[in-house]
Parts: sequence; structure tokens; C-alpha cells
Amino acid sequence: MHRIINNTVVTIKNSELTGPSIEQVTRKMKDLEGLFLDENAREMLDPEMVVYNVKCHFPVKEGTPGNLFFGTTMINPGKVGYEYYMTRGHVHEKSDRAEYYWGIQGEGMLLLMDRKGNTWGERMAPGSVHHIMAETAHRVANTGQEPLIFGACWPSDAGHDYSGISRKGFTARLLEVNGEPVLK
Ligand code: M6P
Ligand code: ZN
Repeated sequence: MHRIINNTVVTIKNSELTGPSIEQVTRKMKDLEGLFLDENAREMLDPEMVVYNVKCHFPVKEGTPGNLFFGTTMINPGKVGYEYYMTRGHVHEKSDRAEYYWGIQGEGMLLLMDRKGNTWGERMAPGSVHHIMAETAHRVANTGQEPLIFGACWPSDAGHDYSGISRKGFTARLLEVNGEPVLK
């Protein structure tokens, strides 16, 4: 599959986004202080371990209205204590902006939290499509044994707000209980 955007070819190849204009962000264990429930367990793990990376195509500058961004995120399998590796999670700076996520490879759970603090999960699998409503915090956890890869498409002026999540987190965490993911 490929699309020509601003004269660059962006391809999803082996489930990964590739192309000359792709920007990548890598989140290692050392970058995720305070994210997981068991901070002591996180400190015991290799700080250089890659928890997830994000590859994005930005056809315009961030913050420009009227366009769309496209990305893929790969989350490695693993747990910190009983908690699955996951993305930091965010709400949109422009809080009335929505987003789509879809599963490409592996198994996971999309955690969603509304403004009232209700948290729920949607299972992600290859081909699953998830509409993330405006005003809703979103985070993804890898609940499987292989890398989880999912796609995302969001408005170019949505922005990311991590402040509320870093302070208070989600009202529920996805933990492994008897080998199964459970929201607690
Ligand atoms: C998806 C999109 C990106 C986001 C990424 C990782 O690809 O929603 O905008 O950056 O997931 O999520 P986070 O930024 O919460 O770590
Ligand atoms: Zn988002």
C-alpha cells in the first residue's frame, strides 16, 4: 500500500511506516519515569530498553488547521510489574479533536477515559478500527507476546496534552491477573 503525499512516497511495509519524510520518536524505559504503577520495578529494568516507538508523516507543520497526520506505533511486548507496556497516553490540546486508531499487528487494549474519569477498554487486533471521540484521553497497552503495531490518523491542529495524565493518570490500569488483562 502506498500514497503519494507532497511528492514523497509513504509506505506501510512489513506493518511499519517507511519513507523519506517519516519522523520517529522512541520511548525507552528511562523516558517513562512515573508512568507505571510499580516505579521500583521500572527502575530495575534496562533503562535503554525500547518500550515503544512512533513513526509519523506530517504533511504540514504541527498546529496547522485543516490537515491530517498519519502514524504507526509499535509497542514491544513486556510488563513492568504486572502492568503491560503502554504508551504515555494523552488528550488533545484542542480538546474537541477526535482520532482514529486501527490494529495492524499483535494484540492490545485501547484505554479510553472521558472527562468524568470513566475508563474503559477496547480490544485491538489486526483489522480492528477505533474511533476516539473528542474530549477522551487515549492510551494503548500491548497485551500479547509479540510487538503490537497500530495505525493512527488525527487532525494536524489537535496537539498533545500529557499534563493531566502525568499528574493523575487514568482512573484504571491494565494489569495481568491470572494470565489475563484486567482493568483495575
Ligand atoms: C499514536 C498517535 C500519536 C501518539 C502515539 C503515541 O500514534 O496518537 O499522536 O503520539 O500514538 O502515544 P503517546 O503520544 O500518548 O505516547
Ligand atoms: Zn491522540
